[in-house]
Amino acid sequence: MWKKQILALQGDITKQAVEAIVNAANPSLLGGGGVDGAIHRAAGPQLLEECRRLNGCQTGEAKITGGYRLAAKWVIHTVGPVWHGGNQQEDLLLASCYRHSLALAASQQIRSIAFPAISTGAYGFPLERAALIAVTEVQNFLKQPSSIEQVIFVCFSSEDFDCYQKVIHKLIV
Ligand code: AR6
Repeated sequence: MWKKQILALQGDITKQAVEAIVNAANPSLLGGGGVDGAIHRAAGPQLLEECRRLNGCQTGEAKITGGYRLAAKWVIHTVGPVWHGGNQQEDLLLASCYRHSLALAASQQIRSIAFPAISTGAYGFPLERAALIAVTEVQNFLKQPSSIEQVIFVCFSSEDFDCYQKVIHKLIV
């Protein structure tokens, strides 16, 4: 029976009551603006302390920390590609962010995970193209057995939410 769930909602990822939230970080893992800044502010200074011990993260890969003051027990930090026009492996690297984040979550027996729209803010990745990659990778990952039962795409703006809804409808429903 298909009891796994993929959904989009509009909101703030730092407020999500899931086991893990994903951070769209930069290679230093030492914080920044956008969703990264919001997650560090909400989790508190211990998150930065733990991040300092991780020695950064390469584009397309992921590392895990505690969630500290967040409702989420875990934060999975992944580094999306900067958009350079589409010919610098941006699609592959973005897909790799989703795959590595999901694999890391599954390795911790995590059941619920929330993603922001990785790379689509400061890093400039076109939103619909990114959403198609995100939903495809999650859908493929959920076809195999793992602990993950629920994946939420948390969209900050109503435009982003509309785009994800359309993509989910096109690819899944
Ligand atoms: N909840 C959910 N989504 C959010 C939130 C939030 N609280 N805040 C912003 N977003 P960005 P990137 C959305 O720029 O493009 C940082 O400085 C935002 O509207 O946060 O991967 C890092 O340190 C957009 O849709 O991440 C890196 O240097 C999405 O999150 C760089 O930005 C991603 O936008 C990473 O750039």
